[in-house]
Amino acid sequence: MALRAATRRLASHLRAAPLSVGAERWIQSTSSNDAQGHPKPTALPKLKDNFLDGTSSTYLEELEERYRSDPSSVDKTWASFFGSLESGVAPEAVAEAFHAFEQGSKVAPLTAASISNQSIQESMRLLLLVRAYQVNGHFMAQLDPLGIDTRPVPVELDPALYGFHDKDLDREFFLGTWNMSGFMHEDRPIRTLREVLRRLQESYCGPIGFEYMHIPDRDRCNWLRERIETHDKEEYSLQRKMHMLDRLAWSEMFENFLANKFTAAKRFGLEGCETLVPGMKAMIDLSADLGTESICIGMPHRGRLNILANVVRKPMQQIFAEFGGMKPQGDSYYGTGDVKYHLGTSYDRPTVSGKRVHLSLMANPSHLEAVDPVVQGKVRAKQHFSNDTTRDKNLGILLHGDGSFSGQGVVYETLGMQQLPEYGVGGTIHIVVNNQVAFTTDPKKSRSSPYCTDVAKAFNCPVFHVNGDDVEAVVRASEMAAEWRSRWKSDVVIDLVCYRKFGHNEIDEPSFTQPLMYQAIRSHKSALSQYIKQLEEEKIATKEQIQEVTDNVQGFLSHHFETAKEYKQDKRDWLSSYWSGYNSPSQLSRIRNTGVPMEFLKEVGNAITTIPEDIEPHRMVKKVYEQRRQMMETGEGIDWGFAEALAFGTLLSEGNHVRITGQDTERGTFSHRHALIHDQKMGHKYIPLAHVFSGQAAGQFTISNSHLSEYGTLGFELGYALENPNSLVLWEAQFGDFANTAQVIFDQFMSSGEAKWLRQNGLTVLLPHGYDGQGPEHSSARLERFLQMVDENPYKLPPVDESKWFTGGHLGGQIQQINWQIANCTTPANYFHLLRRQIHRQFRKPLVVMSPKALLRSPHAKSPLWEFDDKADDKGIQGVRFKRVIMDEGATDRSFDPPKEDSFKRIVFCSGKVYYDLREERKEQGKEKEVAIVRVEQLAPFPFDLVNRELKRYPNADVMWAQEEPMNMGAYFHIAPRLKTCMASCDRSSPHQIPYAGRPNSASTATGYLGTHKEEQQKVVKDAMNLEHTTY
Ligand SMILES: Cc1ncc(C[n+]2csc(CCOP(=O)(O)OP(=O)(O)O)c2C)c(N)n1
Ligand SMILES: [Mg+2]
Repeated sequence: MALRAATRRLASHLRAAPLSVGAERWIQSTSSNDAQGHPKPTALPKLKDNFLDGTSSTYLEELEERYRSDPSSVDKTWASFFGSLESGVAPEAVAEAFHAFEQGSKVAPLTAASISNQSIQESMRLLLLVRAYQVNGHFMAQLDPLGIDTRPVPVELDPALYGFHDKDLDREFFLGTWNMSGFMHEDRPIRTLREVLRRLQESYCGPIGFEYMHIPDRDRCNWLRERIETHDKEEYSLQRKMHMLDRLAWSEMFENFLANKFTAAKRFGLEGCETLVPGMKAMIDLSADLGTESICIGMPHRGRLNILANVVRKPMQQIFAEFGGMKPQGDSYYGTGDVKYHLGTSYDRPTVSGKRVHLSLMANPSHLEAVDPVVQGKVRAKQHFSNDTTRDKNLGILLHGDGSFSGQGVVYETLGMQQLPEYGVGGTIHIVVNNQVAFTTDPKKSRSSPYCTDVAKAFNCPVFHVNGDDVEAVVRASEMAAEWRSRWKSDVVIDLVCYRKFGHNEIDEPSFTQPLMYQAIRSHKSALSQYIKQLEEEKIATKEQIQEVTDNVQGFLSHHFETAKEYKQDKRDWLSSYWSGYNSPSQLSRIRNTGVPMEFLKEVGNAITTIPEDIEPHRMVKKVYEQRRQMMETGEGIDWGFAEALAFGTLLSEGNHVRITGQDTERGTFSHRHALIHDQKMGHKYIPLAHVFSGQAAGQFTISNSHLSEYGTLGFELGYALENPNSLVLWEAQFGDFANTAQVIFDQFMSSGEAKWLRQNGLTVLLPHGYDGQGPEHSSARLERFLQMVDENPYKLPPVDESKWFTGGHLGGQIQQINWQIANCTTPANYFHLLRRQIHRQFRKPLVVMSPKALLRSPHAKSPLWEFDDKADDKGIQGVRFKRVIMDEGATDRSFDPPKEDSFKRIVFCSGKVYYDLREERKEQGKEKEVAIVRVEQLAPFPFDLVNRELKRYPNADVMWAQEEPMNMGAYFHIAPRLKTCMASCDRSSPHQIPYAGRPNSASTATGYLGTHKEEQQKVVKDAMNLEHTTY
C-alpha cells in the first residue's frame, strides 16, 4: 500500500507542474560516452509519449502493478525506481528531479531513485559533507613546509559525523547536480563515497587551502569552485616545469650568492620562501596576457633584493654595486638616501608570451604596511591618466609579512577602499610571505584568528593558502589570483606559507626564541632541491639538464658581480615619464606668477556658479551659490570657499587635474565648500567644477568624501600625487587634530620622501586649525610637529640677490631645497595663490596648510577680486603671487629697504586667524601707529628676507611673537631662532628670549571650557598690545 500511495503522490506532483508537451525527452546514460567523451543521450521509450503529460499517472500506476507482480517484467530502471520508493525516497524529490530535468539539467531524473538502498537523508548528509570540505577543507590542507603545524582536523570533515563509516566507502551515492558547479557539475552524479572523499581531499586538502565560501556572491563562488574542484593535477607541461625550475634556481641561487659575497650584511633574504619569485613571475606573465600593461608593486624588506633582481629585473650589476656601498653619481643632488632594501625602481620587462609589461617597485619605509595605500593611490592615478576605465591596464601587487598583515591597522584601511568609487583600483593582488614568525614573535601571539590573512575575509576576498615548498602549487595559486583579479576586479590574497631560514635578518640568532622550529629548519631541504628531486623522479629532466640550468645562473651572477666594480650609474630615473622637464633641487627654477587675467577669472567664476535648471539645490546651498555669483559680479568680498573654487577652476581650465578628498570634503566639514550639489527632489548630484569649460573630461575634477580613515587615505593621496605633476592633489583632514592618526605618512613619506628616494611630490594637505573654544580635540592641527620636521637651518640666512628683489627670484632655490612647505593663510586671495603656486612651478613640494574654521565665514577674511588677477598693484613688485608675509595694513612699500616708520614701538609677528583678534584689540586701543602686526603666511621655508624688510621698516620697535596656541605648541619654537637670526643680521640686538604673547605651556592642546577659552584669548591679544610690560 505504501508503494501505491507514493506512486500516486508522484503522479499528482507531476500533474501539478506539467512539463512542456511535444519536446522529445531523453534520459542520459551515465555509462555510454561518445567519441569526444560527452555523454550520449539514450531514448527512454517507455516515457517518451505520455508519461509526462496529464495521462502519465495512469500509466505509472499500471507500471507499478506490473512491478509488484513481477519486478523483472518492467525495465530495470523502473524496477530500481520503484525499489527506491519502497525504501523511502520521497516522491516529491523525484518529481522535483523531473522538473529540473525539464529546465535544463542534463541528469536523468530517475537517477536519484535508481541507487539501491540510499535514502534522501544520506544524500543530504553527503551534501553536507561536501559543503564542509568547501568551507573548511583548508584546515586539513598540507600548508606547512616544515610539517610542524599540528592543526586539529575539524570534526565536520570527518565522514562519521554524517553517519558514514568504512563499510560505506564503496557504496554509490547520488550527489545532486543541477545548478551546481565544480566537480558536482560533472556528468557523473553517482559516485562512491571513497571517490567523493578522494576528490574533496585532492581539491581542498592538498598544497593549497582555499577559503572562498565566505564570499556572498554565488557567481564568484561558482567561478572559484569550478577551478578548484575540476583541477587536473598534472596540468603543467614539461616545458613549463623546466621554466619553473629555472625561475626557482634564479631565486634561490641569487640569495646564496649574496649570502656568500656579503656575509655580514643585512639583506632580509628570501631564504625559505624562494618560490615567491616563480609565483610572482607567473602572475605577472598571466596578468600581461590578460591585458595588464603596468604593475606597481609594494613590498616590505623581506626578499626585496630578490624581487628587484629577478622580478623587476633591476640590473644585477647595479644591485651588487649598491650593495658594495657605491654612492649615486651624476647630478650633485642625491638626497640622504635610504638602506638598500627600501629602494624602489621601475623597468619594462618582456613576458613569456612576448608582451611587455612595465613594473615599478615603490620605495618604502621600514614602517610595515605603510606603502599599501600609497601603491593603490599610484595605481588609481595611473588608471586615471591612461584612461583605463576598465582598470585592466594597471594593476597593483602588494606583498606583506604574516605579522604585519594581521597586526597593522592600515591593512584594514586599505582593503576597505576596494569598492569605494574614487579609490577602487579594480582589485589588488596581495601576497603574504608567511614565514610563520614575526621577528621573534610566534603566530599565537601575533593574532587572534587562525590565519594571518583573516582580515581579508571581512572584504570578501578569496584567500589561497599555499605551501611555499611546492613551486607548482605556488604558481597555480598565483595564476588563479591573476585570473580572479582580471575577471572580478576585486582583491585576492595569497598566503604563501613558508619559513625563514635564518633569523629576522642574516646576523640574528633565531634559536633564542624558536628553538624547535629552527631544529626543523636546519634539516629541511630547500624548495629548489625538492623540485630538482621531483623533476628527476618524474623523468622530466636529467641530472645534466639540471646542472646546465644551475651553471647558467651561477655564471651570470659571477660575471655581473665582477663587472659591478666598474659599474657607473646612469642618470637617475627619478624624473621619468610625466616628470621630464621638472627640476631637481640643484636646478634653479623660475618664479612664476599665479594671478589670472580678469576676463578668464570671470569666465571661470561664471561657470562654477551656474547650476543647471533641472537641479534643485537645498535653499541654503542655493544661497551660497547666489552669493558667489554676486561676489563675482561686484568683485568684492570673495570668501574662502569661493577662492578655493576659483583656484581649482582656473587650474582645471589650464589643463590640470584636480583631486580633493577627505572626510565630508564634498560639502566641507564646516559647510563652506558645497562642491557637490544634491538635487533636493530627485537626489541627482551636480558638481559645478566638473563643468568649468565645455568638453571637460570626466574625472578631471575629482571630489570625494572618503571613508573614515586618515592613515590609509592620506597614503593613497600621496601615492596618487606621485604619478603626474600636472595634478593638484589635496587631502583634507576633518579637523586637523585627527591627522595624527596618519602620522606615518607625514613622517615617513611626505616630509622625507624626496630626501630618501628622490621622488618629488606636490601633495597638499589641508588641516583645519584654530582656537575657537571647541575643546582639546577640535582646535589644533599640531602645527609644531610639522614645523619641527622642516629641514631648514634656522641660523642660516639664505643669500639674497637684491637685483632680483622685485621679480621674486632673489632667493635662489630656497623653496626647492626645503623638504616641505607649511602655510597658514589669513586671506582667501592668498590661499588662492598658494594653491595655484603648487602647480605653477617647475618642481613639486609637499604643502601643509593650517586651514581656517572661523575665518570661513568671518566678514574680515574676504578678498577683493582684483587680488586674484594678474595685474600687479603692489608698489614695485612685478607679477602677482602668493604673499609669504603680509605686512602691516598701514605699510605700503615692499622694497628691499623700505622707508623707516619711527613711531612704531612694537612689531607683533603672528600667523593665521589670531591676526584678526590682534588687529581688533589694536584698534580698540588705538595703537595703529605704535604696534605693527605682520603676518607670516608661509612658516616654512621661513621668509627671512621679508621679515628682515619689516625689521628694517620699524627700527625702534621691539619684536614679539603672538599665537593662540600654548607655548610648547604652535610656531613659537620654530619662529624664535629664526627671528633672532634675522635680528642679528639687521644689526639689532638679539634678545635672549623672543617676547611671547600666547597661551602658557600645556599638556592638552586647548581648554574644554568656552569661558576659559575666551579669557585666554583675551589675554593673548592684551599681552601683545601691552607696551608697558613684555611677556614671555
Ligand atoms: C610599523 C612597524 N612596527 C614595527 C616594526 C619592526 N619590525 C620590523 S620587521 C618586524 C617583524 C615583521 O614580521 P612579519 O610581518 O611577519 O615579516 P617578516 O619579517 O617575518 O618577513 C617588525 C616588528 C616595523 N618595521 N614597522
Ligand atoms: Mg613573518
